[in-house]
Amino acid sequence: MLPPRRNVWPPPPPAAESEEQRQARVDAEREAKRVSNAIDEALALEREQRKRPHNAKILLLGQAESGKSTILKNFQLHFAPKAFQAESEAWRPVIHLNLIRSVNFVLSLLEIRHPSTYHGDAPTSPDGALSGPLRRLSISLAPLRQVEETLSNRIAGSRPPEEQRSEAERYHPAKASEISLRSGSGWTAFLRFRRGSTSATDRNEKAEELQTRRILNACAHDIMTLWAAPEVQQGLKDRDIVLQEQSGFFLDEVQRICQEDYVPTPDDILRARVHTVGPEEHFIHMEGTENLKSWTVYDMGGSTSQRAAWAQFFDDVHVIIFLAPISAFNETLAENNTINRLADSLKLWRTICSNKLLTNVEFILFLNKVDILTRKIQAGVRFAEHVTSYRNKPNEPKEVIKYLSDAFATINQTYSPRKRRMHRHVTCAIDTKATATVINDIHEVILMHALTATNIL
Ligand SMILES: Nc1nc2c(ncn2[C@@H]2O[C@H](COP(=O)(O)OP(=O)(O)OP(=O)(O)O)[C@@H](O)[C@H]2O)c(=O)[nH]1
Ligand SMILES: [Mg+2]
Repeated sequence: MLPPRRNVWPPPPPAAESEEQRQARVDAEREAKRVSNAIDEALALEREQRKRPHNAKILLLGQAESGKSTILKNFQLHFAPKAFQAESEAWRPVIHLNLIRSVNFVLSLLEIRHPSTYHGDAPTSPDGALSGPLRRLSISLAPLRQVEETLSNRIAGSRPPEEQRSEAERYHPAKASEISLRSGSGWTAFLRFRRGSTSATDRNEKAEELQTRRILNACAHDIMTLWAAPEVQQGLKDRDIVLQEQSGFFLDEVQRICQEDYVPTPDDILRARVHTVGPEEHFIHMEGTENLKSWTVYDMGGSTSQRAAWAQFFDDVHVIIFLAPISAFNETLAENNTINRLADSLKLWRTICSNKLLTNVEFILFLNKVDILTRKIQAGVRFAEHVTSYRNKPNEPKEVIKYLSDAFATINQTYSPRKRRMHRHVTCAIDTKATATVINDIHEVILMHALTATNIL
C-alpha cells in the first residue's frame, strides 16, 4: 500500500466532488496562488531594494523614550504619506490604551482604588480622604480596568501568569504609560496582515475594539471630570508628577479621542507611546520617486536590557541617527532610578563614538524634546541643580541647549577613533513641520553617504 501523501499543494481533489464544490475549490486555489505570488513579489522587491545603492541603511539609537520610533514615524509621514495614512486606524487601540493607562494610573496613584479590595464594588480608600464625587467617579470608571487588560493583551500579547502583576505593582510610581508591542514585527504590520481577514480571532478582536470604543465613549465625561478635579491636580502636584510631560499623554483630548468614530490624526500617532522590544526593520519606499528609492531603518529598543542587540547592526550600516532627549536632565531611567537620564545619554554617546566598527559611519545627532526642556526651564527648574558643571551660567533654554550641544560635540571629537564630522540638530519630534525641515536637511547627507559607502561616488 502507498504511504499517505503529505505536504502536497494543492491537495488532491476529493474522490466525489460536485461541480459546485469543484468550482469553489478551484477558486480558493486560484486565490491562494494569487496571495502567494503577491507575497513572493513583495519579498523579491524588498531583496532588490536592499541591493540598490540608494537603499540607505539607517540605525536609530538612543536611550528608551528618546524619540527613535517617533522619528521613524516622521520618516514614514514625510516619504510615504499614503502608506502612513493607510495605517492610521491601527494606532487607535494604542492611543486608547495610552489614555486608559493614564486614567487608571491617576486612580491607583491617588489610592482611589484599594488594590486588594477592588472587584467592581464600591472601592475603599485607605486614608478615607476621598470625597463623594471621586468615589462615584472611581466606580463609574471601573470598567476601564478590564479594558486596559484586554487591550494590553491584544497589543503586547498576553503575559504568562507569573509575570502578571498586582494592581499596586502595575504602575511605575511616577509614570503612567508604558506599553510594549508584541514581539517580532511592529504593531501596524501585525494589523496590516490581518486586514480583510474574516477569521474567528479577527472577528473577536474587531468586536472587542468596538466594545472598547463604546465604553470609552460612555466614560468620556467622567474621565474629563476626574482629570479636572482639584484633588487630582493637587495629588499629582504633591508628588511632583507632570503627566502632561509624559509620553502617551492624551488626557487633554478626551472628548475627541473618545468619540466612537475617532480616527487618529498624524499628530496623535506621533504622540502615541509604545516601548520598542527588540530591533525592528522598516522599509521606507519613497512614494513618487522614479526608481523607488528606499531607506531601511532599524529602530532599536533603547532600554538598558535592549542595548546588547545593537552591535549586530554595526557592520553594514551607513548612517546612525542618535537621539538624546535633552529634557531628561532632571529624570532617572525608568529601569534604574539611580541613573540620571542625561548622564546615561552622554555615556551611551561616548560608547557609540568610540566604537571602532563605526569609524566610517556618518553620525547625525538629534538633541530631541527641546519643547519639554524649554517648558521645564521656563517653569523655573534650575538646570545647574542637576548638572553642577553648568555652575552659574544663565538658566535660559538657549544657553542650556548650546551647553549640551557642545558637550555632545566634544565627546565626538575626543573619543572618535578618527576625526569625524557630525551633523547636529535640535528637534521636537512631535512637531511634524519642524521635523520635516530637519529631514530635508539630512536627506542629502544620508543619500551621499550611502552612495559613497557603496563606492558609487
Ligand atoms: N513632547 C515631546 N515628546 C516627544 C518628542 N519626541 C518623542 N516624544 C514622545 O516621547 C515618547 C517616546 O518616544 P519613542 O519614539 O517611543 O521613544 P523610543 O526612543 O522609540 O523609546 P524605546 O522604544 O523605548 O527605545 C512618545 O510618546 C513620543 O510621542 C519631543 O520632541 N517632544
Ligand atoms: Mg521605540
